[in-house]
Amino acid sequence: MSDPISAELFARAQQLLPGGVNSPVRAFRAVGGGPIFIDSAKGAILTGADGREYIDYVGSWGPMILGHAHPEVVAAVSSTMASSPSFGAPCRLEVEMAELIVELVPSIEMLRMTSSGTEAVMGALRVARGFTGRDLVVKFEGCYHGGADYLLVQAGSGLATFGVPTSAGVPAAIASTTLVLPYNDLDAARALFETRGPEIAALILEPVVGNMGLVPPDPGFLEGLRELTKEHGALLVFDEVMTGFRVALGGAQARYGILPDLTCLGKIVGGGLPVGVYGGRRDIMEKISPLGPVYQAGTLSGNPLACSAGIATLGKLREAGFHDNLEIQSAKLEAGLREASAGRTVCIQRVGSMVTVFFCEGPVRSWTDADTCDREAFGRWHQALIAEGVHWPPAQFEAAFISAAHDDAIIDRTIAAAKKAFAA
Ligand code: KE4
Repeated sequence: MSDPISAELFARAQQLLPGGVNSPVRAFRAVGGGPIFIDSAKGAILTGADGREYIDYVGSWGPMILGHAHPEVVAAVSSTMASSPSFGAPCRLEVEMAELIVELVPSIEMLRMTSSGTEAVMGALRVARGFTGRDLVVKFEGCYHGGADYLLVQAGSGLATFGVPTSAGVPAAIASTTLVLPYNDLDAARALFETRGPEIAALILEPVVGNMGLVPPDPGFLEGLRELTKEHGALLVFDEVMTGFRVALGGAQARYGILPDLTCLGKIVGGGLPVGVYGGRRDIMEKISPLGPVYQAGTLSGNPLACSAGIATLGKLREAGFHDNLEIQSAKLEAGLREASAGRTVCIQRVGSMVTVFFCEGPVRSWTDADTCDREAFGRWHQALIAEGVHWPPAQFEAAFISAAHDDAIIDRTIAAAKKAFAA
């Protein structure tokens, strides 16, 4: 349950914001009790409006891989702010940012920055359609790719959480340009391409899914999609908004050794400031205005403030051992959660520093599996964790994020809290 100050703030917020929030999942509607309003954060710790501290596993839904308010990110942003956050003109920092991303992400030869993951996905799929001259896009049930109309179809994240997999307000004509497949089902993908292949501009997926909870690709799934799209002249788009720079320095494409034609990035790439990126093959990206006929623009795209946060963050990720150490800490948490949940019907799935505790038998390979979860049991567990001072993502169909600030003491405290919550 939330504290009196959060409750008072939430009452005011609900007068002015739909559900009292600026993004649905934050409202705690899926887990009960009101949201905790946060005043500040440092490292792995959030400080609530009433001064109470919580161990954080939301991490702003992914960006805070260094931990909150990392001093080098704060210093870079403070310094840049003093010389104006945005010029609306080319600047040195966006060149340095582009060079860094091209160096780190194996498939990206050229890129365009945006101000959100949603915009990055929209840009990627618009250029895929412009490049191929085809209209249809294929996505997977339970994957979430932001708020573009044609992608809010059988989507994950908050749509799955609130049981509205296809959003109202999306015209049927728009939704009909999106074909939906079951995740990890290569046979279904092959059958679809056999019948509709010549119409398909792109297939987009989360190469490791975070938005139906953490669902890894089956061995051979990504390789099969790479061959299938190539065979039919469709583009393979990896939505790495969540996995980029997280499941490996070069993202899922580096971890699994698959080169997509286009990649979407967000979250970590902005270090907590609003940044999205789409990029990939040069021959595709050169179709984008002002070079080519595919239009896409943004007032604050590549602004120096956001670039300074991104550059500072990526710079820390490049330091020797960063991801190795994150893997060690994440594995400790997973092992502790497994022990703490003994006797409970849960399925714990993890890739790198993304983990989900599913309240079902498991394994969870697709939305059909995820949909068997006991939402109420997850809600009770979540509320018990909050009572123990652990701020876990307030939805069954989300991933929790571990940061470099989650040291042994933090992990041990989390496991002790989880043990009590599983027993509650
Ligand atoms: P944004 O437009 O929210 O920056 O990015 C959209 C997006 C695109 N692709 C993937 C794989 C994503 O996970 C997201 C956004 N993720 C959600 C968390 N499941 C953001 C949190 C929220 O919606 O409040």
